[in-house]
Amino acid sequence: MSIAAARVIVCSPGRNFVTLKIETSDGLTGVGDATLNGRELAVAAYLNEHVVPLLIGRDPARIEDTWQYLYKGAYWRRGPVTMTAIAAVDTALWDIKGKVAGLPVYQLLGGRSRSGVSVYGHANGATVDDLLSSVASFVSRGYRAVRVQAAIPEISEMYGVSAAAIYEPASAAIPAESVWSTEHYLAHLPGVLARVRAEFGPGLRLLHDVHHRLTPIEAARLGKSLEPYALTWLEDPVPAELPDGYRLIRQHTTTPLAVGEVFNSIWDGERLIREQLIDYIRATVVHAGGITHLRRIFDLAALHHVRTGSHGATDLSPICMSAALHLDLAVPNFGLQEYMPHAPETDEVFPHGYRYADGYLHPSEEPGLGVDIDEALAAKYPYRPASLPVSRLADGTLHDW
Ligand code: EZ4
Ligand code: CO
Repeated sequence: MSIAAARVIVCSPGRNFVTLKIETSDGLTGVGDATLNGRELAVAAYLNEHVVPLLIGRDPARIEDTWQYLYKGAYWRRGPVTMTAIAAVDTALWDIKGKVAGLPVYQLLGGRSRSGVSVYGHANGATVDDLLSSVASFVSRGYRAVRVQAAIPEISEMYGVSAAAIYEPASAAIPAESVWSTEHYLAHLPGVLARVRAEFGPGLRLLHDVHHRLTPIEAARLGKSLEPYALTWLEDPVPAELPDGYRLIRQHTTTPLAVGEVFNSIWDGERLIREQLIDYIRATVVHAGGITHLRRIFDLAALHHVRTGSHGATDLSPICMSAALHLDLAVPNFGLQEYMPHAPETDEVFPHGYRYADGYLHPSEEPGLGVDIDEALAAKYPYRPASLPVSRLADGTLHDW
């Protein structure tokens, strides 16, 4: 059997997605997510111009060799565009291998290590009362873990807080801009968490995403001030290019730390993991080199008491979510999976067999990943440019988003 064709499909059912579909000489197909929010066409071009021509005629069974061929063979290593493209190929080949074997992918990864994949949902609100009702609605639907993001009265627009039913940060072709104030954020947030914890008691797992907006000493202060509310994790407190920042935070607080949604390879988190500077690694199948490479990252993490907490926002397609669930079910050090429902039109374009029940997601039991793309329907949703927003301080200084 050999790879007969590979197609890059760009569509926008609710938001932009890039998908790779590989076809074998035996008529089997496999799909991989290649979506890089706000930079979609760069990955599509990388795949079309530099990867697809190399795939034709290759043996689809050779997943590891293909990974090494695309990674080492390019000479230029790592980076989000490259690693997202490699991830798409890798994911599609695992899908095909599952179909050849007649087994769901998690069986090929060692079989189930748990009965279901614990997920957390996103609660947010323009006021603390709205936030409390949002949390309550997750609890009533069986969630045992909730990420809480609250609007700050003095800040007009806040990341992670949206009135829309489907959260979507990417909007205009030219990035939208908002103004940030660390002072107001640090003053407001502990009171919000205090109310949520008081209302829902100790059993509910609470998380919060800082979105890279603090310095290490500010994050240390926040972590300390949130200790009474026992967060499951504080996410992306500072940008992670400099791992020493995390050492500084660690010296001051026992609030657990989660990092990795922008990581592309094991080398982005290697020191953070090896020196036990974080508690959860949030890298994903689509942005960190596929199932093959994410498994390698998770195995390194397992040696250092770091658990998994893969990113699962709406800009990762149902293909990525399907792949994540197979890995989540199999690895020994699974922690928690982020889960945000996609827009209904996204679900229609990507028919999938995973299902939510009582706080858990369950991957499909079909051979392979149990997800596909309806190409005819996808063609009805053409790409439209959309960028992630940027954030500035009051004086106009560009800040982290
Ligand atoms: O900002 O997915 O944890 N989730 C997040 C997301 C990210 C977007 C970026 O594309 O931080 O909302
Ligand atoms: Co995040």
